[in-house]
Amino acid sequence: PWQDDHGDVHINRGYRVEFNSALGPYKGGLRFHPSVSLGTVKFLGFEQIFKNALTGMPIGGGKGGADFDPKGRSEDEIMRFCQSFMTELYRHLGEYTDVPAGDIGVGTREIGWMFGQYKRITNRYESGTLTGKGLAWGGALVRPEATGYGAVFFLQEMMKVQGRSVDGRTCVVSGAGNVAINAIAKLEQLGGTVVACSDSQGYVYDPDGIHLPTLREVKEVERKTLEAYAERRPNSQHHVRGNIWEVPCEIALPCATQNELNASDAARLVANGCLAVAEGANMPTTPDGIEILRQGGVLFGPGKAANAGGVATSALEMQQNAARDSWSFSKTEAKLAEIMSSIHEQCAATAEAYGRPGDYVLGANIAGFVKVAEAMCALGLI
Ligand code: NDP
Ligand code: 2IT
Repeated sequence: PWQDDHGDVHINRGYRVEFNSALGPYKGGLRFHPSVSLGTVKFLGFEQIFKNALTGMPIGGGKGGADFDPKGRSEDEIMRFCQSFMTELYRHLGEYTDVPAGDIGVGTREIGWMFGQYKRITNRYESGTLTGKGLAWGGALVRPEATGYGAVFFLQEMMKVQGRSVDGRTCVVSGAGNVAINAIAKLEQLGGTVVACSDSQGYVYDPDGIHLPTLREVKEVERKTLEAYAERRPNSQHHVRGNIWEVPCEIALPCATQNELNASDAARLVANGCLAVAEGANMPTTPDGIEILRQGGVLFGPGKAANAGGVATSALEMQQNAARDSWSFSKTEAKLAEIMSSIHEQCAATAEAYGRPGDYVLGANIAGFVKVAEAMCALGLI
């Protein structure tokens, strides 16, 4: 329950699915979106188990969230919801038990309000209980960038096998949130040109390349729709409720939400000469979409491998918290790059060993599953 600014009471439903703790404490994000149901949290938690296993870090799999819709709510209203949610959730959490982080609708701001409530209730400054914290209160450098950067590092590894690189390529990135913005930043650093990105209201096409400072101002500071971006960049066009996958590109990164890239989108990407797709979001490509990309010879990095950089860097945040230490940006980014390269190597080697070279979906699923299954067997049956 939470009270809005007019004093009216609202009720939302919150969830935490603690799915598997064979490799470490339950670990995974919290999502605030009106579409959140138990089913959503279960599929995300199931993916998280194998993703976390691929990182090689000591983390189990879980996920949570609520059907609370932050859109149109004031900061005070969102803070009151975060506090109410944590008032129920805190008893299930702990650095050795279950460690949430952000996801759609939950960033550093919301983690702060939830961490504050956890601290208030428990009387413990237990930094390792939540990740994605602000730098001044136990957070780690690179965690905000990690998922988007990591997805691009994975993409780079896939392209390297074919003797290709990101430099000079035309890219499309869906979403305009934490993952998308940081993926765009890294693609641009590596010489790619990102010509389109999207949000829940439509997409923007900017032939000159997405201008990051404008995008950050509109989405992170003002929290407006991409229409405001188009108003400030005269050469760009805003397409209300348009389909971003109609924009021709060589590299496509779906970084918004599940099932956002279907079979006809995949067919369009293939027809337009797309070379590679790396999933920054969780399960953005539908199964028939994946099949069409495979038949079209497009490199495909599934989310549980390609977006694992976020949770891996959360585990690095937990390490720093446990040691009461903080690492430099360059040291942490180098560790992230190393982890993404190792995930790529595990997926590629497993796909090869199972007779399907280049099939990163099969490689990621089997490599992740085997680690978890072996740990479960080693820990004994009950
Ligand atoms: P944010 O809330 O920061 O951004 C989400 C973006 O996607 C926003 O631009 C939002 O539009 C758009 N979006 C959300 N839902 C929909 C929808 N139903 N249809 C169209 N657009 C939508 O979330 P993140 O960037 O953190 O998460 C994006 C994806 O990445 C999710 O799948 C998440 O699970 C996954 N992920 C996130 C990680 C992290 O560390 N944050 C780690 C690994 C995976 P609008 O701006 O209009 O709200
Ligand atoms: O889907 C994900 O991996 C996340 N939302 C990040 C989870 C985490 O614990 O950092």
